[in-house]
Amino acid sequence: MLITGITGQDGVYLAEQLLSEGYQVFGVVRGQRSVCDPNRRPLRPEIKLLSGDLLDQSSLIAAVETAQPDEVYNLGALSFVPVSWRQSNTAAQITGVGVLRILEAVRVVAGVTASVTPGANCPRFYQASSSEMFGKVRRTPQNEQTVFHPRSPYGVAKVFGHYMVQNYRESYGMFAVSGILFNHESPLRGPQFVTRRVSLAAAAIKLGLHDELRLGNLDAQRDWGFAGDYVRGMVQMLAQDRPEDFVLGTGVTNSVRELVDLAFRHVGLDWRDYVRADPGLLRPAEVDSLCADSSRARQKLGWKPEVSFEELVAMMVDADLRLLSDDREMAAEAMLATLR
Ligand code: G4F
Repeated sequence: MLITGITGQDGVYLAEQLLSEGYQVFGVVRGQRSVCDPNRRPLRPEIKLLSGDLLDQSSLIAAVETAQPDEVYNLGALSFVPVSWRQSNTAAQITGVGVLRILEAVRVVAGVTASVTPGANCPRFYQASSSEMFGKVRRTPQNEQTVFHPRSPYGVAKVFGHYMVQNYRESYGMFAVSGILFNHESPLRGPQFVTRRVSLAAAAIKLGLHDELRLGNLDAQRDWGFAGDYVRGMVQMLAQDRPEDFVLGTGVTNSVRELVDLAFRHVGLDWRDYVRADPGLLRPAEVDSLCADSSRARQKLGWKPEVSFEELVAMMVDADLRLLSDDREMAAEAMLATLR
């Protein structure tokens, strides 16, 4: 199995699952910097790291050639939405055209050249599509048929990748699918995303290490689930008889305000005493509300989320309480710095 984006939250959970099922796992990492970065989350030593970059076609061909995978999971992206306005070209190249490059690498290495079923030699391909593609939503809840209206360069790039996967499936008969995943979180979530920002702040304020939390749009609503549940769905999608795209989400929507309330109540605090609205954190265009209709995944994959929103928030706050109490060294200090 070959995974791009293996150092991110989903890559770590997916690699864990595939290793536990006895698969050999290769991860694509960007050059020496990623491999040596002291802040990077430690990966399981069984994972074989290959140098490669979604910006570089030949490096991806080399990675696929070396790994000879049965399955390729493209989780690599510039995934923090606000950055995509400041680095729109890079976002388009990594998150959008990067999908084309890795698809091409798979196609070329497998020797697929015509509109025929590629047969056993072509690896199955999973693309991490995103509910950000729905953006200014046309209907609620959103399913596989809902029209896309992305609101950020990130969302636009994801739409490009999504359609490229569909095109390779239709043009070359490749087993290539997209999972349209709604927000999924965990204690491994990066500290820039709102759930982790909130769990870190609740824990830090409770422990007397910090005194306020600045946030952007408190009214935004998301369908938040647990990342571990979602990587299970990715593996299930590639185990189907026919390649099909699936929406994964809980079908439950909460606002950022409700998230904050829950996290602070978990540590016995009233969020109103600590949270400050910061206009600097508002986005040029917002995705106001997302809610998944995962009935196709529930019926065809037998997939359902196991962790509720309340359990997820408690899990994240508890993990940050442990992190900040036990380890005030490098990792904890780096996390606290993101709140300042
Ligand atoms: O946690 P977020 O940054 O996640 P967002 O933008 O929904 O994107 C995440 O989920 C997508 C799936 O739909 C992924 F494709 C994507 O890669 C990423 O994983 O923000 C969630 C909401 C937004 O509406 C934002 O405006 O929270 C609001 N928010 C309010 N205050 C904030 C903050 N977001 C962040 N990051 N930081 C704040 O202070």
